[in-house]
Amino acid sequence: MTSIAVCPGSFDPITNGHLDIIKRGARVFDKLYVVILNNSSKNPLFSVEERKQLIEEVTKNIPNVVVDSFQGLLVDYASNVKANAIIRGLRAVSDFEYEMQITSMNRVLNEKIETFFIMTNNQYSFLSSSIVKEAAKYNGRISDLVPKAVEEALRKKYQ
Ligand code: COD
Repeated sequence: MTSIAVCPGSFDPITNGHLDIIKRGARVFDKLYVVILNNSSKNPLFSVEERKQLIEEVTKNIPNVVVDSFQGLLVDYASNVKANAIIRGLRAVSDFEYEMQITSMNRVLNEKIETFFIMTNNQYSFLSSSIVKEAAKYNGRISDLVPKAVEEALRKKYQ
């Protein structure tokens, strides 16, 4: 049986922390869908199409990764692509409460889909899209935090 997982997020924009989770997830599952979904509590800087292009660019060497976007519930997307696993990254204790809430809700919505957590790589434990955007906005150095293509896209946005 082929193992299929979904790695969902806002990815606004994708960072090295996200990329690390994607690479590690892609080693465990036969196929990994990286999907951009709407987080209603966030106001994105990049359009869905821009975010998709950036993820495609930085994951192009990972053959079992498919990049996609979806309007609606994550569990519905997972069912559509026949995935029975969701992968999320965990950074600090502060992530835990939110992750527990959405994981529990997703299980209420579809009990057949299991969520798996991958612990952040220590070097990225502080890293988030928001912190990178803040640094880029004021011309801070972000080259160790995001892939080159993302750095260029951020510079363009804030120039
Ligand atoms: N190290 C490790 N993991 C990281 C790092 C890092 N440095 N940075 C981010 N991550 C992880 C996050 O913990 C998360 O697991 C993933 O990467 C994506 O992060 P974000 O911030 O880009 O994405 P989120 O958390 O905004 O995504 C939330 C969703 C869009 C997935 C959620 O809102 C959703 O499912 N929306 C669709 C509607 C739905 O089904 N809602 C839930 C039930 S009502």
